[in-house]
Amino acid sequence: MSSPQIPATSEPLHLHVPEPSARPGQATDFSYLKLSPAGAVDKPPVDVSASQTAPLTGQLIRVLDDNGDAVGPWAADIDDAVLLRAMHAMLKTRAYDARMLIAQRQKKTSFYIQCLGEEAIAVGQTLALRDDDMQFPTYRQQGILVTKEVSLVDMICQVLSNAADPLKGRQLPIMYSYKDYGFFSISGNLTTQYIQAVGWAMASAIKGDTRIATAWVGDGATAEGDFHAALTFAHVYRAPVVLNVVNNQWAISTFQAIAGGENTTFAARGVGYGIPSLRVDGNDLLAVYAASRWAAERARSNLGPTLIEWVTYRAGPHSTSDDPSKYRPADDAQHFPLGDPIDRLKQHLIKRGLWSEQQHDEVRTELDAEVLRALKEAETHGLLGSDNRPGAALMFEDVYKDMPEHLRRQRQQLGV
Ligand SMILES: Cc1ncc(C[n+]2csc(CCOP(=O)(O)OP(=O)(O)O)c2C)c(N)n1
Repeated sequence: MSSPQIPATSEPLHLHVPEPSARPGQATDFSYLKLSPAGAVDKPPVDVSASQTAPLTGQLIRVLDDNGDAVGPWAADIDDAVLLRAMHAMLKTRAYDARMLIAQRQKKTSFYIQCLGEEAIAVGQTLALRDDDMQFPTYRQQGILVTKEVSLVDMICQVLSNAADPLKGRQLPIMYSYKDYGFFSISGNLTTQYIQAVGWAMASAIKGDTRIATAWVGDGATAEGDFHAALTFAHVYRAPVVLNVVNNQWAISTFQAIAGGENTTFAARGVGYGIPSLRVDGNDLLAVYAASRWAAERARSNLGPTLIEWVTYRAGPHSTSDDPSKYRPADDAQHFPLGDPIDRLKQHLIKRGLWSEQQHDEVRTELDAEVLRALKEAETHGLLGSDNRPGAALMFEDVYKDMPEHLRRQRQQLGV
């Protein structure tokens, strides 16, 4: 018998299914982003507690204001040379993406993923780390490799799955692996790298090393169980890891609200696990660099993990297999209130007399030519549909360290 205070009847129950504010043909209401003015958010000491960062997770750390000036406590002193390197790497990443998109359309490769609009995050964080730190990326951090000046020819050979492909044609295009550059093998299975990054960081601490790890995940992929496992382990063992969440608002056709972002932030999650957390303007190179430096310093000082939600916008399609005009307004990226990361750094550099429109155009033209030259060279090693590809015998190697008997038999059956 229920208590007499509880009414016997009530409204029928219903589920809430989050929706984006706009679909094709409409205009997105971006007020859900909860922006803060540039310079408005505090910069706590690196030994801050998780709970002390709780207020920051509902705000947005920004350095560059609308005039292109660097303002507020996060406007760290950054060498001019670092800023110019960042500009160069962002432009090169964009040029690379644009050319690879054309190559896919020309059927030179089967697949490609751009990072259009998100260049500042991977580039800015890489510049804030040491060369020997280890990054555990998703498929949308090619900016790390470009910043580290990995050979474009080598990268393109992977995209073309040709005879010079460093991964011997075994992987989907863009699933790079560069151990020597601190770039962990990309896996198609979302979020697996997140917990692996934490394990790598724990190993570094167990060995008494000084290297730290960075973990990368998208907003959608935070809904995977590995995200929870990673945060738990990182907190428990105070692992030296930077936990990046790139909130580009979309996971293919699903809006970030349905991954759990409605009326909260992904940064707020970190606090619940006991991890100091920040929410940062991902299209503001200076903010990316400053927040990454802060988190890296925490990790290197044995203060443990930091979670950073980068607020940005996936300006391009999810991949070459996707058509975003079917699920979001076509001009959404132009209205995203945090603008474009390259335009914003350009404005800042020009204002400081470090850059000019003319230089910008010249460097862009040079980089387009450099990428095209790299593509042409990579094509000499083969491309999609050509016979110039890794030998079929390679397919059986590296499954195990030593090839077991049954694989040897399968290879013989194939006659290779
Ligand atoms: C475990 C798993 N589930 C589903 C997929 C298919 N999938 C590939 S990318 C993607 C969307 C990921 O979105 P998000 O994490 O927001 O990253 P973004 O692509 O926006 O950078 C999905 C669902 C997958 N690769 N792995």
